[in-house]
Amino acid sequence: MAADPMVVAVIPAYNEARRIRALAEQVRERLARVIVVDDGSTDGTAACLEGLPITLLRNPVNLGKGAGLQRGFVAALEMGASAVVTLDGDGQHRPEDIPRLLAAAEAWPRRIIIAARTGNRACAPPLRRFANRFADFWISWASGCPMIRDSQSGFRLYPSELLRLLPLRPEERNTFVFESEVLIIAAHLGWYTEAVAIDAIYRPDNTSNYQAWADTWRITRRVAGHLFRRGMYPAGLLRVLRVLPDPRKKNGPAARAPLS
Ligand SMILES: Nc1nc2c(ncn2[C@@H]2O[C@H](COP(=O)(O)OP(=O)(O)O)[C@@H](O)[C@H]2O)c(=O)[nH]1
Ligand SMILES: [Mg+2]
Repeated sequence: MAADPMVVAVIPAYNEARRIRALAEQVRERLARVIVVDDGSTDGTAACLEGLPITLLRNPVNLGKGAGLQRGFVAALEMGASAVVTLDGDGQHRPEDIPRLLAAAEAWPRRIIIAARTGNRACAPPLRRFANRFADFWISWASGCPMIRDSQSGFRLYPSELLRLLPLRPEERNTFVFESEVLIIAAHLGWYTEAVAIDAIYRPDNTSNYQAWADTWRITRRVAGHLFRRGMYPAGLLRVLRVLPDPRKKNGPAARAPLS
């Protein structure tokens, strides 16, 4: 897939003037089509991208990361994308890792590929590490999938065939919940995840729009809704605990996670 010109990058950006231009340029060196969704930024993010051969979409008001991603997906599908690679706009993901996601997608074509921050996890703030672990377990249970690694990573590859099945709602406010929920919805459609290990970049000047308590609570509530609707989905829990077999064995080659 490395040479596929129809793999489109979608980069959500909210007040990322400091790093967005360099990031968009580096992604553009690796993927022919790059979409940046500027979500009502007030710091001149859009102006920083002037003159670059990319597609810039702008929301007049801030609708949240999930809404921005969905707007990017709709645009990518309209371009005829074969797959979409998402990266955070703050430069926490290394564009140099994109080929590894493409290679994993070639090996596991019917999967969402997650670039999982495993290498230097210890650099993440402790509260975030705890919240992420909790989210991994909770989302894996609701997905009925053995432990999803780094369910909160925004560096992913989504096959377009899957995106076309999703009820995309780019005009609706949607925060970080989207990236959790999409894993659950996809799993119930038979699209599971695989992970490749990456190092995320943590800089002392990195700020986060993720509100550890509020956003974790929003995600927990939404995931709980999925679990309640399935009667707490005991089969899902048993799969996470590996009492029941890995459902990925049925829908593709070996379910061995290509974490390396
Ligand atoms: N479109 C959009 N993107 C956002 C919003 N908030 C954050 N982002 C983007 O989502 C990515 C991750 O956000 P960040 O605040 O760094 O969260 P963290 O890395 O999980 O702590 C970055 O690319 C942000 O620019 C938002 O309200 N709208
Ligand atoms: Mg960040």
